[in-house]
Order: sequence, then C-alpha cells, then structure tokens
Amino acid sequence: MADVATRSSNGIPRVAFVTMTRAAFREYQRENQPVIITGVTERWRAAEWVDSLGRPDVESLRRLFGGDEVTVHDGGHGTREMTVAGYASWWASRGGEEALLYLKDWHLAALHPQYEAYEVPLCLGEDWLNEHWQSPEQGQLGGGDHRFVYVGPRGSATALHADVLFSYSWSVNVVGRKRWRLVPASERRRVTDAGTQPLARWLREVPVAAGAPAVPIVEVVQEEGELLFVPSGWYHEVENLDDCISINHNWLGAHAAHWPLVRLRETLDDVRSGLDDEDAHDLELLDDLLERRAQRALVRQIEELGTAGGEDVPALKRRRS
Ligand SMILES: O=C(O)CCC(=O)C(=O)O
Repeated sequence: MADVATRSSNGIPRVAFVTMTRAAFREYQRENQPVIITGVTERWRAAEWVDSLGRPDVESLRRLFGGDEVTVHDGGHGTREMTVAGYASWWASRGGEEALLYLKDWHLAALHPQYEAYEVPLCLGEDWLNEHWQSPEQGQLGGGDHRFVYVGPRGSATALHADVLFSYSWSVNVVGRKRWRLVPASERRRVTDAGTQPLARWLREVPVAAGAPAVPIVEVVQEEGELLFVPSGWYHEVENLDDCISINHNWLGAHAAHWPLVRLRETLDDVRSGLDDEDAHDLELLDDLLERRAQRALVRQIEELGTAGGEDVPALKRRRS
C-alpha cells in the first residue's frame, strides 16, 4: 500500500490527491481495501454549488438544472418524483418537524455532459461499467448510467446495502461531511441472507447470534473534498452529518471483474434452493439451452473472424457440440 498515507483512527488510510498515483491506487483495488483521497474537488466546477457560507447552494442547482426530474427519498421506504426546482422549494422552506427529503441518484453528468461539473480522478483507472453505458449502442441514458449526484439535509441517510453487482464505488463530498459505517467484504455474510440481501435496514438492527462476536464495523467521517473508495462487497450505511452535496460513481475494472459473478451466483443459488423440483428441473433445462446457444454463438463469431489467428474452426466446433 502507498507509504505516503496517514491512517485515520479506524485504519482507513488518507492519501493526498496529488500523491495518489494509478499504481498506488491499484494496490487498494487489488487488496479490496478502502482508502480516502483528500483534496479532490479543488478545481471542480461543482464548487459553484456551495454558497459563501460554505453550505449547499440549492438555489444555484435550481438555476442551472431546475427542470431535471429526480427521485427523492423520504427517510422511510417512500420515494417520490419531483423536479430539481420543486426540491429547491422544499429545501428553502423546510422546517424541523417534517420528513427529511433526500435527493439521490440524480444522473447529472449524463443529463448535462457539456456542464462538466467534475473530473473523475485518473488514478481510479478504467471504468468498464460507465464506458458500457456511454457506448453509442446504449444511447445517453440507456437505463443504466451509474454516475450520480446526491443532495441531502443533515440527518438524512442511506440504509445498509452493497453496490450494484458488487461494483466499486467512489463518493466525494462537494460540501458537508458524512459518517460511513462499512462491513469488510470478508465479514459480509454476517449482515446478509444467502441471497446477498441485508438482514436489516441499519447495522444496529442486524441480529447477532448468542455468543457470537460483534460484527466488525469500520466507521469513518468523510470530510468535505474527500473521496472515499468503497471496495467490492463492502456493505455500508451512510449518514449526512451536515447539509451535503456529494457525487458518486459505481464502477468496474479488472480487479473487480469477478465480483458481479460472485453476487449473481449467490443470488441464483439462493433462488434455486427455494424452487420446487419441477421448477428446478425447468431451470436446469433453460441453463442447458442457454449454454448450448452461447457455445454456438461463440463458434459463429470465430467463423466470422475467419481463421481466428490460426484456430482450427472445425475442430473447435467438434469440441463445442
Ligand atoms: O451518500 C450516501 O447517502 C450514500 C452513498 C452510497 O451508499 C454509495 O455511494 O454507495
């Protein structure tokens, strides 16, 4: 791991943006360990979303992007759709008593590519996930852009979860601080069922078997301008300690490539274990059909590529049929 790191009390290293190289970051990816990179937002245009008192300038978001449709969470299980202008009105008039509305998963980068709110730090390396969604075949929003802006008042929170397909995520606080509670991937089965679903909404509610040691939790306060790298399979919950605006991406690269398979495999095994005999048999049949189909498609592709670098196509066909 990078030797320029200082360690916070919980052991998560903090490394200055200017000293974090791609090679150094790759070590955290390979070890699947979190790291905080400090001073990331210094040159970001998103700085104009902060007012002169250092608070989220939600009025500026209204001016810039007021017509965007976004999803807002009410702190229970409820969500509602509204415009950024509608959210800014709620923000300006919010009192102490009502539910805290948390604007999440706003696809700002996809909706406003010309605005260039921020630059993804190069040290994070390749991003197969968003590269896929931005390919010409997918169109701009393709249903799957994984680049988000979050706007939430102090006290709003995100419940226990792991990220989509056990991808990596990074999260940067443009303004405000967040408290993260993370469960190392090696301990994740203690907080989920066999199908990778969390056992409770919050870590404090996760049942611990009598006599079992407490689930080890890594807790960290992420300061303004800091990027937190959340590795694959690390379940986490997050609380806004101040009024916050943050940006986060889910992403995948070579070191995380196997994690989606891990998650899909565990989910599938869980579904399988709940099937009756007849459905299980149908599923097996479907598996076989798909496998055969996939093999045929592979052979066809190789044929289309001609000799495929000297491969003996008929021999390959024999092997696959
Ligand atoms: O900031 C938040 O409320 C949640 C962020 C999060 O969970 C994530 O980036 O995966």
